[in-house]
Amino acid sequence: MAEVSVVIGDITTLAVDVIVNAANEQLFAGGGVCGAIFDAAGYEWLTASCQQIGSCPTGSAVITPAHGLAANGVRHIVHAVGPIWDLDDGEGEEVAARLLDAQLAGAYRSSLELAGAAGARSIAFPAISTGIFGFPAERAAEIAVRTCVEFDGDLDEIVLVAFDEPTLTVLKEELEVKQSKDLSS
Ligand code: AR6
Repeated sequence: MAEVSVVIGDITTLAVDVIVNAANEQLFAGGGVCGAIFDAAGYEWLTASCQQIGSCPTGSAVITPAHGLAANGVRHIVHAVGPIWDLDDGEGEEVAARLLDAQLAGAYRSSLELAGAAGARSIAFPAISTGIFGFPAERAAEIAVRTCVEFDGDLDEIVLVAFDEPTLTVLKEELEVKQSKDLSS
């Protein structure tokens, strides 16, 4: 099982084998962490790799070379598409929310599997879907932590990267809760 940790900072500065991008289905360069990753990797190179793949469904991920991020020791970028939190109030909302939960877990799991299959030992994730896509931070943190802690593939290190203090706090809390639950079971 990989060791899961939580840090605060800019994911594009980390020296890990795989950096995860919070992508969109079209794999276009966007804002948020996606914009930062395209800038750091080289907009034209990464756009060319993404357009060669074409698209990626929500809840899944694809893998490209790291291009300019190779200067930090990064080998691959995984582009994970999390769900957009666009629920209407009312009947059926909880059922719809659980579908979005499953898609977010799928985005994390696909990323971990792709990284493992590419021979990576370490991977860093941003808080997928919690920015422009509007997924509630605490709910997303629980899913991120659970999916990473329960992953039993061949990786040594999984880093969950917060870009602000509130996200750091919820990720740390969820990791503590999950680890203490696992110890007592
Ligand atoms: N390092 C680490 N985390 C970051 C960084 C950074 N440099 N910059 C932002 N974050 P978002 P989403 C955090 O909006 O919600 C794009 O246009 C940010 O504070 O980047 O999945 C894509 O192309 C937040 O906690 O991703 C898609 O169209 C987290 O990263 C769409 O936005 C995710 O926020 C994806 O939206």
